[in-house]
Amino acid sequence: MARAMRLFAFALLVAIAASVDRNNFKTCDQSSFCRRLRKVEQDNSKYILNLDTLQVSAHSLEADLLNPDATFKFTLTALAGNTFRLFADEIKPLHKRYKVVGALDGEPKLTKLEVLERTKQEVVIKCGDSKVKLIAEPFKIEFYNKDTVVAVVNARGLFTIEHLRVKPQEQADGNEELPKEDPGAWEENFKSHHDSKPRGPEALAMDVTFPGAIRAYGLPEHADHLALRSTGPGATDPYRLYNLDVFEYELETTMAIYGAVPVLYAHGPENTVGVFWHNSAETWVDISNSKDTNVVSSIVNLVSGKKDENKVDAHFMSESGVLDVFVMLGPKPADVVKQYAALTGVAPLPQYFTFGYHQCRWNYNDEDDVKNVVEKFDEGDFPLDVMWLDIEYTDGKKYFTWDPVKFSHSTVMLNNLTATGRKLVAIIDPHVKRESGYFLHEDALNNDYYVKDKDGKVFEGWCWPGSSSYPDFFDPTVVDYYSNLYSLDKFKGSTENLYIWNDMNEPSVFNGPEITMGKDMVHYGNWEHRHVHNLYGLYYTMVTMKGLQARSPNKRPFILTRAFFAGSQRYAAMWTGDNAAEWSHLAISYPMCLSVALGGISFCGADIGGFFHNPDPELLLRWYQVATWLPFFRAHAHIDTKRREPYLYGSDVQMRIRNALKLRYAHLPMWYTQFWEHSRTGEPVIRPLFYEFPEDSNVLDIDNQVLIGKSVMATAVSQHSASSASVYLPGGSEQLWYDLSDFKSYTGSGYITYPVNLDKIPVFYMGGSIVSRKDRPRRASSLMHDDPYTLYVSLDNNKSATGTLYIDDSESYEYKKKKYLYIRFNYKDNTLTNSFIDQDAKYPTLSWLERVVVLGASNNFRYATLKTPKGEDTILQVSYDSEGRSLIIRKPGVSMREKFTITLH
Ligand code: NBV
Repeated sequence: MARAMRLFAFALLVAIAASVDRNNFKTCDQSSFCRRLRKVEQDNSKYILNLDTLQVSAHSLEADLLNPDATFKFTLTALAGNTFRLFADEIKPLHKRYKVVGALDGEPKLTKLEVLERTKQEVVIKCGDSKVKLIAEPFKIEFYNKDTVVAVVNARGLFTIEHLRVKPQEQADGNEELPKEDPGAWEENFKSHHDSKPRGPEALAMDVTFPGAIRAYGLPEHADHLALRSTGPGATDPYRLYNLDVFEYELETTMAIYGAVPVLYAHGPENTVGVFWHNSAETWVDISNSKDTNVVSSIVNLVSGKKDENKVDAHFMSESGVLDVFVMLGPKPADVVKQYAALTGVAPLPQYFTFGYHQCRWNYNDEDDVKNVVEKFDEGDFPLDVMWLDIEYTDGKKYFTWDPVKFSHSTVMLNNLTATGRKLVAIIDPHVKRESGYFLHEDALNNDYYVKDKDGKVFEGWCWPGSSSYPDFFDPTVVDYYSNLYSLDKFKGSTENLYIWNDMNEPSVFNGPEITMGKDMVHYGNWEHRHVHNLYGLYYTMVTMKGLQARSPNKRPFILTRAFFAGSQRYAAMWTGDNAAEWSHLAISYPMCLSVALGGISFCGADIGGFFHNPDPELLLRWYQVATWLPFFRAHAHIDTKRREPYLYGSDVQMRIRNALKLRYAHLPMWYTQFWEHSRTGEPVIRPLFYEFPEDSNVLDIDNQVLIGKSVMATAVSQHSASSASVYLPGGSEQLWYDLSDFKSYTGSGYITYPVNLDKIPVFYMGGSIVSRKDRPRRASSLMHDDPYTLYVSLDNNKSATGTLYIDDSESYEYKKKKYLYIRFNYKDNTLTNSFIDQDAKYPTLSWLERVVVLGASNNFRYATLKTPKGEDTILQVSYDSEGRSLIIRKPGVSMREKFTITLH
C-alpha cells in the first residue's frame, strides 16, 4: 500500500513534469486586468482631486477624488518615520472592496502634519524634513526630501481605480450601444479554466516616478537578479506577484513564483525611496530604468541640448482591492528598509539551533533511516542540528498522522534525536485528503471549515493525497481549530522537539488554474479568492505559529514556509523552493535571498545541492560553502535523486563539506546576534553592498556578494572549475578587508582577482568589526551552548573596531524577562573593553573568553594585561602567526558575564 502511494505520487509528479511549463502561467497579455491597465493612455489622467472638499486633521488630509464615472474618498496620512499612507476607496461602492488584513504589524504610528500652502490647485504639507504637494488637476502627488522631489505619484497619468458596476448587458435595453470593454473584463478563460468574475472589473493601478533614482530593487519573489530590469509592453512582462507553485522554475524572468512582497525601493546616490503597495490580489509591476532608455534619449538630448535625467518609473497594477499605498522617504537604504519594517514587523528572535545545519530529503524513509543518517553524521564528524521529514512520513498524506509502519514509534525517534542534541522538522501542508474517516476531513466537513466554490459547495482540488479540500484560514474558527491540531494530545506521536515545515501553501492545486485555487472560490466574509490569494500562505503560517506557541508556550517556534507575503517574517523562515542542481541555481541563491531580505524576510535559504537532479561533487561542496553565508542552511533533495548526504562522498569532498559546516558552526553566535539585532531594529541580516555603500555606483548591480550585518562579506563562487573569483571590495582606500582564510588585508575600492581552489570561497571580515565565534565546533549547536568564545577583532584604519554579542538560553522566551546579555566590544588605543548594552538584562552564562584574535595590529606587542573589576591585573601571553597578520591573545579566561579590559603592551 505504502509502495502504491509512492508510485502514485511519482506518477503524479511525472504527469506534472510533463505538463507544467511556461504556458501554464499567464502572461500580462493573457490577464485581462493587466492588459487593460497597461493600455491606459499616458499623460491623459482623468482624475481630479476636488480641493473644495479638503478636510485637514492633525495627521491627515481627506478630499474627494473624481473621475468622469465615479467618486472616491482619498486620504493622505502622515506616519512616523518619514512615511505617508495614501488611501482611496469608492464612496458608494456596489460591493465592498477588500482591505488587506494581516500584513501590517498593528496600526502604523501617526505623526503630525502641517499645511504650508493651500490654493484651489494645490496643497502643500510638511512633516519633519519631508513635504508633500497634492495637485488637483490632473491628480498628482509630489514627495520631497527637504526640497528635492524624490517621488511623484501619477506623474505619467496611469492612476486608475475601476469602480464596481452593474454588468453593461444587464443595464442595456438592447438598443443601446454597449461600451467597448476588454473581452476578459466580466469573465475570463485561461486554458480549460473559467473565472466567473461575479463582481466584474475592479482593478486599480498607480504609477510612481522616482527622479534621481538609478536602480530599482525589491518586489520579491522572483528567480532573478537583485536590481530590477526594465519591463514594458512588447518587451518583457511586468514583475508578477501572485503566489504560485511553478514546477522547475526558470531563472532570470519576471514570472511569479511562491512568494510575494509588494515593496519596491528606488535607489539613487542621494535618496532611496520605498513604495509598499499594500494589496493581496494578483499584482503586476512594470519598471523602467532610465539607464536602459537613456541610450535613445541621449541622442535626442544631444540634439536638443538637454541633460539626461536619472529616474525610475514604476507602474503597479492589481486586480482588486482598495488603493492603499505607503510611500517611505528614506533617505538612505537602511532608513527605508527600517521604515518598511516599522509597518510590517520584524522576525522575532528564533531559537539558536535554527541557524545550525538542517538535513532534509524527500524522504527519509523510516525511523531507522533517520537514525542511520544521524549516526553517519556523527561518525563523519559533520555537525548537524535538525533532521527533516517530507510528506512520506504521513499515513497516506494525511497530515497530523504518521505512517503506521515506517514511523510507528515517532516519539521514540524524536527522543533519540533530542538525546543527541538534535531536533526534528516535519512537513504539514494545507490541502486535506478527502477520505472518510480521516478526522481532519470529517471535522472540516462537519463544521464547514473548507473554502467554497462559487456555488457555495466545498471546493475540491487535486493535490498530493489525491482529491483534497482546503481549510479556510481566513475564518477565525478554523484558525482556532487548526492551530489546536498541533497540541501534543491531538498530534499524537509528536513532541515539543518537533517543528514545522509549511509547503504547498500558495496554495498549490494541481488541477487549478495556474496550479492554484480558482479566483472565484469563496472565503470567510464572502471574499473571493481573487481578493486574498497572496495572503493564504501568510495566514497558514500564522495558524502554525499560534499552534506551536500554544503547544510549547516557553519555546520559540520554528516554521519554514514556501509561500509568503509582506509580514511573513513575523511567523516563518522561507526558502526559495524547488531549485535545481545547476550552477546557475547556486548563483541565483544570493540575489534571491538578498531581495527577500530587503522585503523584510531575512531568514532565507536555498536548497543546498539543488532540489531537482543530481549535483556533481564539486557543485555540492561549493553549494555548502556558499550557503554557509545565508541565514537558513538546509540541504534538500527530490525523491527521485540519488542520496547525497556528505558522508557518501570521497574523503576530499567530505573534508571540504565538513570544513564548511564547521565554519558555519563557528559563526553561529554571529548569526544569532544578527537576528537579535534584526528583531530590535528591522535591519536585514543579509545585505547587498548598496545597502551599506549607497553612494558607490559600482556596487549597484553586484548581487553575488552578501554582507552579513556590518561584519562579513562573502562572494559566491558559482562556476564549475573556478580558479579565481572577481571580488569587489567597497568602502574606499580607508576601508580594510581581511581574508578569513589567511587574514591577509586588502583595501577598497575596486575589484580584486581572488584565487580560489576547492577549499574556499572569498570571505572577508570588514575592518572595524568584531565577530564573536565559538571555535570548538561540535556535533550539534545545543552541545556548544556553554562553550567559550573567540573574538575576531578586525582593525580599521584608525586601529579600532567594535562589535556586539547576544547571549541567552537559546530557546525560550525568558529573554523577554531580561534574561540575556547584550554585549558591546570596543577596541581602541590597543585596548579591548566590553560593556552591557541593556544593563538591566542578565544571563548566567557559563561561557568565557577563550581567545582574542586581532587582525591588523602592529607587530611589536609582547604581552597583554587583563583587568576585571574584581581581580588583580593578569598578564596574558600574545603571539603572532608566522606572517604576522594576526595577533592572538591567549586565554583571557574571563566570564562573558564580567566586565573586562584587555590592553596590549
Ligand atoms: O513535499 C514534497 C516537495 C518538497 O520536497 C519540496 O521541498 C517542496 O518545494 N514539495 C515541494 C512538493 C512537490 C515537489 C515537486
